[in-house]
Amino acid sequence: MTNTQNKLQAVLFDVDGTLADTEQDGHRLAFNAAFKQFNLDWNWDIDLYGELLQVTGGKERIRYYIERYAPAELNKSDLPDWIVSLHKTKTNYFESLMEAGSIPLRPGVARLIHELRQEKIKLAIATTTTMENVTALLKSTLGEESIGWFDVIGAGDIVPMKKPAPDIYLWVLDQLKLTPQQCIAIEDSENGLKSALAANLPTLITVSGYTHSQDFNGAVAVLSDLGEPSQPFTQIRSITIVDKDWVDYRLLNNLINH
Ligand code: XBP
Ligand code: MG
Repeated sequence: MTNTQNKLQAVLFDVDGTLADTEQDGHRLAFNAAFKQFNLDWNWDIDLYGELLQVTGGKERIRYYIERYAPAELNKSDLPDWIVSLHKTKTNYFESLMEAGSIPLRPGVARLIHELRQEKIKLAIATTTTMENVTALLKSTLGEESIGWFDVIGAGDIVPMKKPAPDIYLWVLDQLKLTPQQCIAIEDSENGLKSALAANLPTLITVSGYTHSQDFNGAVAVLSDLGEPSQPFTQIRSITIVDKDWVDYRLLNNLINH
């Protein structure tokens, strides 16, 4: 490696779909449980939820659903507060699902996080979901102390505009005091990729249940998952030579210097 090349300093992880495939059997079920508790006859089935995922953020997604499918609710005088309260109930259900260990980490995630810690690479999170949900997922999968492994956690409403706006990635970069060229983002969705690219971050995609046929133009590589030595990833597209079957520190470092 020549001196002009960047050395990887930090990895910025998305959460939903990237650390774990949480949407279909996590968030969706939590939304439906909250609707039931609020005596709503709404049911977000698997297909409808796929459509609703184009809107990031649970509160924003509920608002979009009301506008499109339940416009009578728009007359509620306290609609914004009501959405906040419905969403809080949804978050409680999601936390319970995580505590019950319902959703595992995706292949290679735990291995890569452990390796990056050994290599003294900074870890960060840039997500649209709430801090409560991030904490619940990390606790149930990597243990309570894992929350402290992350130098920066950017979550939920900490920035005004959610993905695909770059705000959350810009906020995390600012906290890390690093340039985007010293980092890589790992994402699973087109909205996440747009957000990271708008913050100038090289971005690796690991496709997830709802996102595999989205447009990932601009990503440094598109893979099925992070892979394990015993469970290689499938390479969907890459702008550089990927000479490994699983993502490790060395491969991430090569990807930012393609
Ligand atoms: C995740 C989201 C979130 C979750 C729900 O997107 O869009 O809205 O579906 O989370 P990304 P909340 O992976 O790009 O961050 O209900 O807590 O908002
Ligand atoms: Mg995601």
